[in-house]
Amino acid sequence: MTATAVAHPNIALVKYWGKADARLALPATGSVSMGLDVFPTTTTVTVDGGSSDAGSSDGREARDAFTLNGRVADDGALVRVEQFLDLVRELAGSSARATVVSDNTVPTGAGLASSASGFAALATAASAAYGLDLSARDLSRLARRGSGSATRSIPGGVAVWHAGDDQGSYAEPVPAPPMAMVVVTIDAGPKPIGSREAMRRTIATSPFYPAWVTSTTETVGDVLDACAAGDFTRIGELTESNALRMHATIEGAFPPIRYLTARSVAVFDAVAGLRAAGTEAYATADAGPNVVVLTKPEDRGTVAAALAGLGEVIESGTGPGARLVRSEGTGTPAPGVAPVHEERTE
Ligand code: 2P0
Repeated sequence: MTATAVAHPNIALVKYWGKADARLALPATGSVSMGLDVFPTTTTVTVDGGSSDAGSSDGREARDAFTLNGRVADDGALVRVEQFLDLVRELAGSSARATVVSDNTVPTGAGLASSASGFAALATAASAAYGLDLSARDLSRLARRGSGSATRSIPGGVAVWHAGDDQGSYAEPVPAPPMAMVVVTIDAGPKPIGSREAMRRTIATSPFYPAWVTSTTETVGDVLDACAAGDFTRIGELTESNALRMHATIEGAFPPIRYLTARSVAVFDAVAGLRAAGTEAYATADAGPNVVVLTKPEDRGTVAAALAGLGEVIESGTGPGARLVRSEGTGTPAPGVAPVHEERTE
């Protein structure tokens, strides 16, 4: 039983920042994202053949195995994968251990949501390898338990992730006007504080957090309305505003957390300059210094050229959802290319 899946990162237009329930990975608010068509993660899950639940003969408990980008993953990463596979095993009624091999082209830890593509690919491959045949909705609910933002990488395209209870918190596609992004990588190194811990500190100490929850809930509705109306300008304005509100809320934590650097702010300024000169572009940034610029597909080359001096620029169109690319011996989807659900491209 082996299955391989590919998933892409997504960039939130309306951000997820804070959990209502950490165990179930339920967000405090909804969020909206655009899936990228760059930086794919490819993950193969092979379920061990023999029964391994009783542990190995030397008495040690059996473990899963996790190789990331050609190297045995560190224990922290392995434990997170094992905890996720435990959820899959529970759904599948299996106790068999698995071998996970993942190749991730996202700059890990740089605030470009490597966990989104990572857990979306893992959820898709692991559920197939364990013989589950989940709907797109249930797959996004499962991916959510690995990492919140992974919920939105299951549908790809423009997607909304609903806040709600365990059943109601999933992501689904949203019809939207054509959009592109330019990723401006300023620093591909690991960020000073991970988003999980930073979210907790923000909730516990930022006096702005309640206002963040109220305003973001409104903004989700406003962006969905703008998507339905095909109003790119409104989507862009709301995207940049929501990103700055998130960073202001995070900076309000104690001790403060500041992800944006002077070089990040320079990109926001350059984007404002592009707008003043007549090119529609809007900046956003996640839990790191890198800036992602939302633009129209026909303007992406202009925007990339204008920002090239400020960091490494990579253009992206609207990407597809997570999909199985190979599945053998699982009994469920046919071997070969078996889309989990309709693929969305721009
Ligand atoms: C987002 N981020 O909406 C926001 C904006 C970062 C800034 O989702 O704890 O790695 O695994 O649910 O998904 C990053 O958080 O956090 C994130 P967990 P995740 O894309």
